[in-house]
Amino acid sequence: MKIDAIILRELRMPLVRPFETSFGVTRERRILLAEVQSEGLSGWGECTAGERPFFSSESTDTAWHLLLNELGPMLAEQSPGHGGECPRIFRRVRGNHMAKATLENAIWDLEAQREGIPLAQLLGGVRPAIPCGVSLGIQSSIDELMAEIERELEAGYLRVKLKCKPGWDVKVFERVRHRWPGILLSCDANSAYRLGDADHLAGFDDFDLLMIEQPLWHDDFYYHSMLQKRLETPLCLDESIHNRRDALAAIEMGSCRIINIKLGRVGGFSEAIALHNAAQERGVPVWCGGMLETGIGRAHNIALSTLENFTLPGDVSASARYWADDIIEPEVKVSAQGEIEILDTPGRGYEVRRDLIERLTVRKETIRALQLVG
Ligand code: OSB
Ligand code: MG
Repeated sequence: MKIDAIILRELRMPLVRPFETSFGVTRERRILLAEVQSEGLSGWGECTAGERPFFSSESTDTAWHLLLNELGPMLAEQSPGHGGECPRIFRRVRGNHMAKATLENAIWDLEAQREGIPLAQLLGGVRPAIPCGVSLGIQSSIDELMAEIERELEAGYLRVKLKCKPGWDVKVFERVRHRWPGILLSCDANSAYRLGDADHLAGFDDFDLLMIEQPLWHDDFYYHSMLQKRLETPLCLDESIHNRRDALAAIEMGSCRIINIKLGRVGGFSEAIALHNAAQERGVPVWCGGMLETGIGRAHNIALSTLENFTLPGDVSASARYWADDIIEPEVKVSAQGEIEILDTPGRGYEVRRDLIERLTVRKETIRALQLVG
């Protein structure tokens, strides 16, 4: 398909409530969107890089630079027929997975529209609805957290993940487990512990957690494998996994028993599917992580979560948990059974609200293929 233009935008969007992890607090998102225009259709992608390079080495500004000066021009010149061609087109650029995923995912969206099928179907998805969990940030008091959990369970969510760090862990799990002995409960440390905390982390086994997500270094497999030997509770890796090979290394070393797949972190749908398949072949379940996305990234996460081995509830939840006014129509809703139903509309399934996007845009650039004259 011939690419007519790639339009990059940055939007500013305040979250309905701050989100605190072991690495910091986010109040307002700086969202990068790419719109890829081809033959009268528009595919959309959202960059999942954070405002600061605290989750990964990418940030809104590094991704903007790569998209505008490297990846955008490469894509516009090559005009791929399939999203699966993007990794080859971007191969010379090392790393920068979140920037790459922004464009690759837009091409998959475009391709699904051109074929007239839902994105989930193009990806090979099998589920008519996906199970949903919530990720709850660190709060100013345990009472506040308890109120949040109560609200989310009433809304139907099937799994609660608690962000944790030293000082916000066992005393929190104790209160939560005492009140809700049977719920699916997990925690995510975002690399807040060290191997010297192994005895302390072994104490997490008392709380029947579904998993402990990324307790140690963001770039580690080996020490996680040492830690996993000492724990009953399965470890899950998030930050450490950038591609299928990382997943194979982690599985073979015994660094984790569950994998969180994030589209941005692995560079887009092609690698996410490959990683999913490799984990499935080895009996390792996966789930879809979240990065405080708007409806566009959320729609892509929903489509990905329909693949067979996404057997655990993901961090993919309703628009209203993040945004007063999401940039898609309809907004993402979660049923009383804790599921998001897959729409049968072609492409991402959720319409983009152009008027709202225009109002929220703080910078915009258009990339076109070089016109060869004469
Ligand atoms: O580690 O999963 C994470 C948000 C930002 C950065 C990292 C993480 C998260 C979440 C939120 O847990 C998931 C979501 O609700 O989008
Ligand atoms: Mg995580």
